[in-house]
Amino acid sequence: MELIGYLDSPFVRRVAITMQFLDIPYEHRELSIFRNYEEFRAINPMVKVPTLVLDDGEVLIDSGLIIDYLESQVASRSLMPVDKEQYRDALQFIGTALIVMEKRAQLIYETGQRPQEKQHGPWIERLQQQLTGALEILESMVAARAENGCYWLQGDQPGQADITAAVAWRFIMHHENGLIDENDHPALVALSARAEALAEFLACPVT
Ligand SMILES: N[C@@H](CCC(=O)N[C@@H](CS)C(=O)NCC(=O)O)C(=O)O
Repeated sequence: MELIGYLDSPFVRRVAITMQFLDIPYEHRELSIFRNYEEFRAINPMVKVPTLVLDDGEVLIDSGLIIDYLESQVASRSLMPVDKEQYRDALQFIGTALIVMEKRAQLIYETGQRPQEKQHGPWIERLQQQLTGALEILESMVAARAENGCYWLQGDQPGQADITAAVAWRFIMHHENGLIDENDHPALVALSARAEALAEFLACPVT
């Protein structure tokens, strides 16, 4: 199995870390969606990361769908909680963290790929508002767990909610642009510090 994409993509990183937690062996291939566009296109014409190439040549896309496949078809175990209410909560953590990733990535494209004279101020402002809004919600959800004395978001062991929230925060810090203040997000800072110290996270450094 080959996981394609740099770990500076939070979507790639959450898949890589999940594979570490699930003990799934894989090759990691660092191809850039920009610098290696043609090479990437030959493997996956959609040029999206993460791309997972299975041993039979099948190409899977989308971090959530890849994780679903890995858990249900490869590992036969899941990093999602079993309890119904906890499962729904996990979806809320993950969904919010994914919006954080998505909006920050859109901002990077909008300001990094589009020539300055073609950038649209109101669109950038909207993306920034969506990003800060999602981060505020995520911070308050994580803080509520910490106030209840939870070390991890959903129990004694880190799960998919912890992975995705921590990866989202690391991505934000990696691309810090003065918009986000660490002091406003103490619960995410603390969760990130705990998660990034785990062997599974250390095996997948942001490059
Ligand atoms: N929903 C997707 C989002 C993946 C995504 O947007 N990846 C970005 C890199 S961070 C990408 O492939 N960008 C290239 C493009 O959209 O053309 C997932 O969870 O995997």
